[in-house]
Amino acid sequence: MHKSAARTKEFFPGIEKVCFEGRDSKNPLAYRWYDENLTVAGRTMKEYLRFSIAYWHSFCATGRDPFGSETRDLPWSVEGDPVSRGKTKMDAAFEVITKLGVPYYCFHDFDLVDEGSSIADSDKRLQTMVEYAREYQESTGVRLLWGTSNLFSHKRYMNGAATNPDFRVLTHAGAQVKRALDITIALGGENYVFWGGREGYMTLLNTDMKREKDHMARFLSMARDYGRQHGFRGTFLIEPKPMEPTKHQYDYDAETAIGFLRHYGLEKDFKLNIEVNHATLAGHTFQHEVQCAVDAGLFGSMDANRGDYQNGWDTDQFSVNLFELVEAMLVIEEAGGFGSGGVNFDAKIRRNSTDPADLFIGHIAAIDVFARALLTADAILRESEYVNLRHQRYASFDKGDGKRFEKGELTLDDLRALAIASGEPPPISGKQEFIEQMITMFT
Ligand code: XUL
Ligand code: CO
Repeated sequence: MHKSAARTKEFFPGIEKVCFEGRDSKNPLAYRWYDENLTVAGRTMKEYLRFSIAYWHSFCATGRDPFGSETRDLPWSVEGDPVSRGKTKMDAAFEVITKLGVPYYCFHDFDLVDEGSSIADSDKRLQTMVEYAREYQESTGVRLLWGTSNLFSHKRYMNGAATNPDFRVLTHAGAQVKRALDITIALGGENYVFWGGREGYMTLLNTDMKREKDHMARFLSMARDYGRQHGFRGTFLIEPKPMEPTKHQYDYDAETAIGFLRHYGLEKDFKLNIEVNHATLAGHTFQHEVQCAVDAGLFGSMDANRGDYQNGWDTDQFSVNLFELVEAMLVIEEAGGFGSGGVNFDAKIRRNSTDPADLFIGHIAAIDVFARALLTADAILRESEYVNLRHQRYASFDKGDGKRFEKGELTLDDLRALAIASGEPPPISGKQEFIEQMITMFT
């Protein structure tokens, strides 16, 4: 199937291309809701949802956690020098991506191949991997949703990357982002993500927060300028997260990142990549974060997963919470969809999920729940009173004095006179139960 880099080994024998079998199917390796050719809201499901597989969770993670070692052998990560291992890993990656029929993938620079002993050594390794990836993209039609650089794993970044108090570390971050942008451009990446995992502090006692944020903005501006000068026409994305690994991250949540982008004049080139589990870590619903981004005109893309609603960690589980996703899809469909973004499964199977099929089932279940959420949201928007109910709640601002208030034509004295004239207003129901019931009716 693949011209110069024919896959010699199948890593998931016995798992065939995953197909749509319809709602009654009980086959765990088939789609029940995700019919990629079905048109919803003017696009096929495939075009609408733009699913993407995350390289780091699916092909790099071994099940290690802070308390224990690997639970999974990665059969594609055992033999040879770093570049051969990188190629074998990519063989496995494209086997999974194409068997799932997902149109996009994304990666950090050093997900593709281990970092070299110098910048030049890493350049060389990654150059080979980019050629290899380009061939796979061409032969399979799979595309790069976004590129990014890992500015958090290497020990040099323990005090931050763009916000590191040591300028020499910042230069290394710059070298890495320059290369990752080159790679993203070379592979036709549609977006470029900055997740500031270590752009924050462990204690304010040793931190000049204002200076660090200024540095982060300067760094992002340099990346923007470099990208634009070298032909990157995609969207730069900030991925908010409140904490972990640092005690406090500067891109705390959507509103914080929006304020930051506007303050530093970056809002024309940057949007937000909203992650479900990061929203819950910030004490928000996913819907809240998406709505904030949409209202600011800065909704860019989504990292799809879910947290554990009891322990509050970033557990990155596959999303199967239909209600949560319907709430978000209502906002996204009303906003017109994903634009250049998509639904990237920043999700991993559990440490004790050790069967080869587990990786497939995690993705299939989540893809199906997203498809179902899209169908549900679409039906609610087309067939129910949902939108109208919200408009009606604000009807008193559509005419007369309410409208004059919105236009800025009234004073506080006017409000007092109007309150006296109208008397005590009767209660108006928020109808929350009715709307929640509507979601359960349409699923
Ligand atoms: C970490 C996280 C990252 C970003 C990419 O919580 O979400 O994997 O999505 O760096
Ligand atoms: Co993420």
